[in-house]
Amino acid sequence: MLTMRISQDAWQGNAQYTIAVDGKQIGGMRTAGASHSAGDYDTVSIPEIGAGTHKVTVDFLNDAYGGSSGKDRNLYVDGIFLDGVKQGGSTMLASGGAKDFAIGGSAGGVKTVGEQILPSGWQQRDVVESFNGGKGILSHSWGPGVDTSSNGQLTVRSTWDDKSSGAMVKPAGAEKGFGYGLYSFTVKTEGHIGPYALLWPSTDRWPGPEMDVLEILSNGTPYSTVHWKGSNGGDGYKSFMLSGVNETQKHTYSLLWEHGRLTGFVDGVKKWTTTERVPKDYAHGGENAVPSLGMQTSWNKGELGGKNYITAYEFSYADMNPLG
Ligand SMILES: [Ca+2]
Ligand SMILES: [Ca+2]
Repeated sequence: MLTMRISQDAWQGNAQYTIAVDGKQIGGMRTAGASHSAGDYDTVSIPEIGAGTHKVTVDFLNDAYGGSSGKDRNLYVDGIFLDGVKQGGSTMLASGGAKDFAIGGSAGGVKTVGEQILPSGWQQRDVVESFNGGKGILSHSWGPGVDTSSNGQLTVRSTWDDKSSGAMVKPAGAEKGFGYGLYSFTVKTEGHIGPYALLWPSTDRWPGPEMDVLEILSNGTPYSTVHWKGSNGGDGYKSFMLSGVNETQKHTYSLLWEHGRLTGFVDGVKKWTTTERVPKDYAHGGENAVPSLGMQTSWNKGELGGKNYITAYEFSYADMNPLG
């Protein structure tokens, strides 16, 4: 799946363009609708372009300029993503004509940035929390198991009495927290049930758009889960196994939240993707999310017993619209 983000400066009409892959035009003439200055973008999805490297060409058909900055029709390619991996293309097409973008050359690669292993193309991080000053941006914490005694780490432990403990960015409203983008938690865990790293509804209302990046089955299999508010108001959910991952080792678990698609990565390698029940962020009519990690006990009370923990080494968020 190739996903492109397109926006425009409209003036005396909208920007029009075509898209071609490897020289073959895909679909007909397209008309941009989203305002670049408002930070919006149209999402253009092109399924099944095949493996390997490709050339994507965007041809801006109807440039116009009236002699001043407010009188200028322009087209923007705000981002190109191949199977969820950012391809680095972010360009203003100020005057008409075709612009080529090379994609797929680094597909499958990974990149070590700070303490994290990320999908290639994602080395630009907009928010980084290294826990050098304790809880950092995950300042909203609860329970007796939050441990900041090791500099550069945030650990949440289970306690003998199975009290719930955790830490998150404060959920302070639909427009707070973060929207679409790549969320990455570099963590290790001990003990099968209880540890989690997730995104929580920024309104703090549940059930809602909860996206669990890492939870662990009683047999030790790590997995991801997407929750939503069901038609009856209850909890709907779907899980995706992270097979082959040893959760007792330090790994970077990433979730890419796009318009209409969620993709999970471990150490930069894609593990799952779905287009079902994908929540919208605040900018697209939904609500944002806040990162959280901790020790769950409401559904697994009596199974923790004080031995389990999750240690976070680094968290990051990368906006998927770098020109935004
Ligand atoms: Ca122009
Ligand atoms: Ca650290």
